[in-house]
Amino acid sequence: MYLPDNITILGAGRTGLSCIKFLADRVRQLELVDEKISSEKLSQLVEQYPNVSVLGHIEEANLKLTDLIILSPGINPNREELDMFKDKCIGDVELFLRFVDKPVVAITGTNGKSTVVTLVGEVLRQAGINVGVGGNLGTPCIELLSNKYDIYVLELSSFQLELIDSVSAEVACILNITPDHLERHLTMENYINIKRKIYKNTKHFVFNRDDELTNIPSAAKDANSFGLSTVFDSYSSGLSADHRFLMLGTERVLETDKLQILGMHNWSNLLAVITICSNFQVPLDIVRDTLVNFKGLPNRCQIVKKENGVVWINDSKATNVSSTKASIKGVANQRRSIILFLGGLSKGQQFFELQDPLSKYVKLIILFGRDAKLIAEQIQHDEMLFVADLGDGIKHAEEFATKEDIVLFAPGCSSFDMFNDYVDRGNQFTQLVQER
Ligand code: UMA
Ligand code: ADP
Repeated sequence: MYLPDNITILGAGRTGLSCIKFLADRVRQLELVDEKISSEKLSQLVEQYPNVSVLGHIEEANLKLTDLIILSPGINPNREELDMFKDKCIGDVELFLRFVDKPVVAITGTNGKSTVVTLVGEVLRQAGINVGVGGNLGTPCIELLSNKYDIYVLELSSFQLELIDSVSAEVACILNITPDHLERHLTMENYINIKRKIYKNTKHFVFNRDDELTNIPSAAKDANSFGLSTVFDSYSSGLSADHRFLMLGTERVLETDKLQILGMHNWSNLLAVITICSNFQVPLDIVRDTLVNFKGLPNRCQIVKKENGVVWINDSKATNVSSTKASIKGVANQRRSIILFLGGLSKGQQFFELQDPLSKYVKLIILFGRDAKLIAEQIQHDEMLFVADLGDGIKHAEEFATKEDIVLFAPGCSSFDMFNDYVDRGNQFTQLVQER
């Protein structure tokens, strides 16, 4: 595969480092720019890659002369400094696609990506396929190229899809689209268009019947769907009429009450897995066993404590309004029994969209983080409490909770105001709850 002589990589996080490692012996001149790099990390990189120029400011980079600029997903391609060089900018996924010579299953969506990608990977692995799983999930896709896999299953974020022309996937799936990351993508229309790029030149489409924004292009031929309704097409998935079974066409795959993960949003995720895997003719008993044994990923609707009849749930990965909504509905029982933690960086979202589930299921809202006041202005509730930190909130939740209540940590915001990321936030919540 042809690579130009001069390449500049922006960002020295997981993505940037995977690119440097991959390109170090393949390219004559490499520059790596990171605007927040510590002096320690800088000297470590200089030692490790003596032929790479490691820089701390984008202005120091030779953007005029470089042939290709590889942007990390966290760097906004619409930055002023990049205006004149748009044609040279690609992302790590584009680089991966230029090198990969095996089928790619590409999955995006506002919520559920990590759950679905992990499970598709696991089902294919159980079916004896040598599968590489990565992307936004954590392992940068470039890193996957160091092993020879037969199939690649990739989670693609809107930040990654923004820089791609076409994935040309074997199977491409959009799980759902609701507002998120609008601070970067600015309009919903733009966000939708970016997500829908995943369908370009794909062989098999998988879409969500319950979300028309995921609908396939009208010219698409080979398309199957998933959704929380009955279905008769043999490669699409749905529910049995009595909601007791997840079905592939008219075949029962598994009983819903055997599942170990909470919420109907997860039924939807599992149905997506069933449809995606039907493209690879995986025997249904392998699909069934994998799904029934799945206990969920950390920080997603995870029960962290049951004490005095109160259940404490960590859903720190609920980083937007729609995931918080799904989370409330997923764990709710018939009365207002949820004590909900909400707060962080609100990303320009509309919190009044939570009003209906808040009124129906939530007895107390505990607000924390930078945008707590902004969120409170958009919702109405008779019991709202502002707290300075998680410890304070947990103390109040404990005092307020009575038997059969649920304390739900599903903040609906990103975490970077107070934590390193959602994992750090979830870990801190879990530790504080378990210590009490
Ligand atoms: N940086 C700059 N200038 C900037 C922004 C960042 O120099 O303007 C530097 C930072 O100092 C840092 C590096 O760039 O050293 C970080 O780059 P990055 O933010 O792209 O992060 P990576 O470590 O490369 O991780 C990225 C994804 N991060 C983002 O999309 C923000 C990870 O998704 C992904 O797992 C990883 O690539 C591997 O593919 C995380 C995420 O939050 C989990 N994703 C968003 C989400 O899921 O909602 C989209
Ligand atoms: P992603 O990788 O897209 O962020 P995850 O599988 O990590 O998706 O789930 C993130 C959060 O979104 C979960 O904590 C859960 O609250 C919520 N969620 C998961 N699946 C769905 C879905 N299908 N619809 C709405 N919300 C969901």
